[in-house]
Amino acid sequence: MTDDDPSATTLEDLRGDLAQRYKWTPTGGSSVDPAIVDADWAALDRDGYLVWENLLSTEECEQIREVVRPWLGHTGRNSFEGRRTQRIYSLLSRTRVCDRLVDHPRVLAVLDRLLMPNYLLSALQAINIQPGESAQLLHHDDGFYPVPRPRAPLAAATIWAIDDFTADNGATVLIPGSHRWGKRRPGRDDPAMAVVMPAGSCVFFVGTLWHGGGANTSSRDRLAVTAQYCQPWLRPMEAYLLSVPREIARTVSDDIRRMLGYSIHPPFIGAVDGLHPLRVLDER
Ligand SMILES: O=C(O)CCC(=O)C(=O)O
Repeated sequence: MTDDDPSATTLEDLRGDLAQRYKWTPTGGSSVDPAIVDADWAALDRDGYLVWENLLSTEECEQIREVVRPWLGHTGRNSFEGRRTQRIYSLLSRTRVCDRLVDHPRVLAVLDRLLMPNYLLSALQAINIQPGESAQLLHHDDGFYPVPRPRAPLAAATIWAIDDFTADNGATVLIPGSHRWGKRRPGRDDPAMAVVMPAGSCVFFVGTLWHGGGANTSSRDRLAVTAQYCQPWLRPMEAYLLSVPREIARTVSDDIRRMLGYSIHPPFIGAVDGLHPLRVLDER
């Protein structure tokens, strides 16, 4: 469909962006050298995950630890959240110290290839696995969407090590290559691998990869921050348009604002009263 011929004959004709005032712009991922993204993409395609070491400085990790620690109170409500695991949900509504993790260019560059434009933030939480916690049920994050496998991932996750991830303190466990599995579930003989990485590192994996929090048999806590993302036409796990106040939404980066839901999956998904949701932020 062209501007000269506005009549739509199929839904495909409506793929274009209707927004007049708020046009889509490239994400911060476009600043990453395409050769670097190619290498990341190849590893992700092969293994279902990739690790970036030391993306955050010691000071940044310490700052996150200091901000998050006072909120670490109750433990999980079931074995999936973890009876000896503390979770802080909706970090974006509480602090700005994790923004850099959410919109890190290396993350966005891979998401730009994996998901459709205007992909959404689905969750951002701190996960503190305490000594004595047992291994979490292995799962794949987009398993909450009832769409049968095998299929392309509908989502992706990052887990940022704020403390060192060691073999015994609850480092995330994953099964390399399991993103390609169909209906099968993990068994005892599958080669599960603990993601051992220094504080400041990040593991990125696709929503079809089987993984879980590891058992913490050490005497130390394991603090992580996880940001999860989903296709722009899916319902995110957290309802950020409700939990993040508009004053905060106005101050975060363009990429984060877009991922909170101030964006449209053309032509209509995400609209507010038929218009672009950014109009709501312009109203004072
Ligand atoms: O904390 C971790 O390492 C993984 C947690 C996880 O996969 C989850 O809670 O969905």
